[in-house]
Amino acid sequence: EWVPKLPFDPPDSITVADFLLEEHYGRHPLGYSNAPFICGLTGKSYSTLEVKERVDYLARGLAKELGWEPNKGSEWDKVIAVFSVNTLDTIPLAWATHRLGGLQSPANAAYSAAELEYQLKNSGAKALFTCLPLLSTAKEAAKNAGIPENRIYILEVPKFAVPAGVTSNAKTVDDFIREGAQLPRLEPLNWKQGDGAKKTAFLCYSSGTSGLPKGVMISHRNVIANTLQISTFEQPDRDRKRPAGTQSDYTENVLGLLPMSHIYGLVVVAHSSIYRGYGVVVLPKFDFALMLKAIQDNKISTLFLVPPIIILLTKNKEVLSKYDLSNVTAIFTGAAPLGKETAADLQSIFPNWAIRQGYGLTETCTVVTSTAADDIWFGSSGSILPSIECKIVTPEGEEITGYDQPGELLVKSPAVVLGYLKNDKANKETFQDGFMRTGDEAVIRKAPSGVEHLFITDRIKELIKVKGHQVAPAELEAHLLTHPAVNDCAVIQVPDDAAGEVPKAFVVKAPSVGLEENDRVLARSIQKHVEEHKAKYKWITGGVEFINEIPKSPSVTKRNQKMAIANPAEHRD
Ligand code: 4UW
Repeated sequence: EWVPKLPFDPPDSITVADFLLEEHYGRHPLGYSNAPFICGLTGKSYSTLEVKERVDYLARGLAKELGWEPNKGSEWDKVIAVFSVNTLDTIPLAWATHRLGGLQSPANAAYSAAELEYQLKNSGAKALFTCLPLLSTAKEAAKNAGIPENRIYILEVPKFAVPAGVTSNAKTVDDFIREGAQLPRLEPLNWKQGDGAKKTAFLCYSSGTSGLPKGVMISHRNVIANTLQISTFEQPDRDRKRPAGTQSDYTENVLGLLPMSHIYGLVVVAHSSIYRGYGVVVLPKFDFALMLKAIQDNKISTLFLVPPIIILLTKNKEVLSKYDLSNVTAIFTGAAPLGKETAADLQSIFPNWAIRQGYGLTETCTVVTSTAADDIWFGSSGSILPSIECKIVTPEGEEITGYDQPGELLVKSPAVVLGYLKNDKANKETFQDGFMRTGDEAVIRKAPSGVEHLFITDRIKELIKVKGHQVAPAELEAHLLTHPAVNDCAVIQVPDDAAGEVPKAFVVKAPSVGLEENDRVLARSIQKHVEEHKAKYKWITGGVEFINEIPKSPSVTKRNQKMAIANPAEHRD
């Protein structure tokens, strides 16, 4: 068995910012000559040297504004929340925060004010960066979370992406950079060996195997480790693409459409691409035509996508022919399963594209397995990345060693996160003996090439994935219970052609609901209750069904118990 090693151990005494910006940490030298971030709408970009300078000045400006010093206090005293669409400065802002010894907590840009408020309070955020299109939601959330209005700052998006009439006097990243350029240098961080493995760099939110969204403590070393794991895994492909007969290497532009608030966009798309010296073409939000134009205009070669966008590609052939997509050589998909049929449909339109799937979680600081460019097998999530160990176990915890036998996947890796913030119970359930319990059911199969592939066969945990976004049933159930007509409820996923899966609610009516009340009207009122308070991707578009009781029995897993409601014949364990 070939277990590839990393070129060097992920360093544990430096920040993510240093790892990406300082030449001697192994970042690809070509990356210093091109632009790490390019605006997909305007073409505006900053070179690596400019980004370095901006990060430095931004850190100085923020230090003065917030009264923070790099070596004073812990990262938990310096939490900066970000509630924004993707911008050129989103990642540089994280790096500036790291320089200050702080951490970034990115929130989903689709959040309602109440959802953002939860994250602001839970993370202990001291300041909030947002963008003009989201300013009013950000203000409401900050107010309710006790963050003063003068601690709300602006990340710039292209002017035409801002709704008419929205303006603000709040300081922008550029204001801080201008001020910071006049300020003295900051004292460097005095980290000791090991500090980078203990300190949180990003606090992303995930509900894990059950319950409400939780803050996932992602260390500097976690991000560095996965970045190295990905670049090591990709090296053979890079060697293959190296222009024949030259010593020179090549670089490429990749699609930076997926939200940088989610682990896929943050680590796989942004950090790992930049480490390899690629340019990330940043798009603030999804628009099919704008995406295709950005791919064409920036000669993008690698697309990072999620299954619903791939479905759109396969269903809109006539639109595709209007754009020159001939630079594309590969697409990656992940965050939810991609059906074999969809992969085959896409391949028939683009016979030369390598259709590659990756699998991972927020809690594994992203990629666990990925299909190699020359070992593609539709339906497979690929082979294991270097320095990762996977185990498949029975519900009793016994290891399954044979091929094709399903069990729960456990993962051990230097990128497995530090744990959930302030949640011992979830930590005990999820992180055991150095392994992370994924809550995913998987099997190992052997490819004709002899390489072992991982197939995700089911999700055991209580989690719904709508277009790749996490929807926690427990969160929706708690919210539904605040509707006066709901006495009890259970939320499960149902399949959906466009989104992959969507939530559906089973509801037991409250005794106060009169017999004369119309079920359709009541169902709509319950759906509206969600629509008024939750991000759109959480809406109960799978419908509301009324039942007499939610069966409860301690002997079955919560998920199976719920699935039994939907399909009594199939689930009787
Ligand atoms: N097939 C089936 C998949 C797959 C999947 C994820 O929101 P999180 O915490 O994290 C993510 C991570 C996405 C991702 C990781 C690595 C990678 O290479 C890539 O694309 C190239 C994307 O979404 O949700 C984690 C949960 O999402 C499901 C699975 O249930 C997992 O526990 N999931 N990838 N390829 N299911």
